[in-house]
Amino acid sequence: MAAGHEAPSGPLVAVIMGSKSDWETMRQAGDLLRSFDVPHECRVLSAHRTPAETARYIEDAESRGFEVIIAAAGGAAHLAGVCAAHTILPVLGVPMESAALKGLDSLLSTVQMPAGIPVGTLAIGPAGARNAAMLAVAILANSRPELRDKLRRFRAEQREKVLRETLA
Ligand code: RP5
Repeated sequence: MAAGHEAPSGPLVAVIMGSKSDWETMRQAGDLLRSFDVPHECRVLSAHRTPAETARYIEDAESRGFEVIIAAAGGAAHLAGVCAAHTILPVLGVPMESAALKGLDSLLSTVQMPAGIPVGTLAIGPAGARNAAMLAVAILANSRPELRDKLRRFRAEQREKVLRETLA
């Protein structure tokens, strides 16, 4: 760990999602964070169904030691934006693929934030879930050399895997 970054006592990344129905996709963010040994917490919290609890959780996030928030929602996907309104921590939004509009609704609801309250919006669905976790790792790696090394190894292994591909 770098100076000032002793072994973390609590989670650094909060992974929240609007519904348990998002978990099948968002568990991929959790799996990726785990593979980098990044302590994280996954919870269901909804901008619409549990607005007060969502606000309270996010308002406490900084004092609890979180450094990045990942917020996933589908349809009228306001969760990431609401989180961003309640914290200065970086908020990464993951639009869930929806039944009606295949996630285009989720994407537009998440990405179109007013200037001054940013949400870093990722791709719809599993790629977005994984990349939100990758981006969280990259943010944390800015001040954690060991994590930066792991990220470099991940990229090298990914590159090697692609170059080893053969086509029948
Ligand atoms: C959003 O509505 C959730 O994030 C989910 O993607 C979508 C549907 O939720 P459920 O009706 O499956 O609980 O709030």
